[in-house]
Amino acid sequence: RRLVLATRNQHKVSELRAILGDAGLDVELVGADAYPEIPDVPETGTTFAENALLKAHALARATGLPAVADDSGLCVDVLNGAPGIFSARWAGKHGDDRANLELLLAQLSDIADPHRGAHFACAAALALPDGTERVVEGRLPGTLRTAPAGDGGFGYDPILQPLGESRTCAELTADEKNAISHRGQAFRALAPVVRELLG
Ligand code: ITT
Ligand code: NA
Repeated sequence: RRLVLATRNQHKVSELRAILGDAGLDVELVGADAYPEIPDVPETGTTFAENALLKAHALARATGLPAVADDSGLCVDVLNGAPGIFSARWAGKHGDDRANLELLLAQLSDIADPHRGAHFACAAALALPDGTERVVEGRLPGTLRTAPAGDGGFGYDPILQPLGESRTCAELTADEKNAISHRGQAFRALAPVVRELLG
């Protein structure tokens, strides 16, 4: 049995392979890169869950295979949840992680916020070719550093320090991050649903 990972973000692909592999799913995980002819669906939803479902349905419909998708981002308390669903293109160009992180740090340096609270959020969606859908969410609360630290992970990992941690997400090992992350929580919750619906 095959399951399509409906993402073109290679950092997500490697985290999802580890998380779903550890969850003991007996399926062949196929990246969306195996289907270059399928266009990206516009992320027109207003929530992580809506966008994850849009991406999963698009791949399931186009491939005729079950598909899972991830929509995720960083939500900053003092910015009322921004960048949120706009995390991947906060500085304008989609997927420019460094520019996004630098713009956010510059914006926060102008705001008095002693708490610097924020969380990563992830919606994990499953869609079947017949339209069946499920979505679950996970989140990782923490505080924001004033300067990046660490080389691991991707995106905003160098500035998010999980609650109870002295390191940023980019200073954790991949396994340590997956054990606590928004993505780990969401896809560990989705795994039994995948197992049940794929039979
Ligand atoms: P797909 O839509 O193809 O899956 P994408 O990178 O466009 O890939 P999103 O729209 O969900 O995915 O945007 C996710 C952004 O949120 C990502 O670019 C990072 O900036 C941020 N992000 C998500 N998860 C993260 C994590 O675990 N660590 C750090 N930043 C993360
Ligand atoms: Na998105």
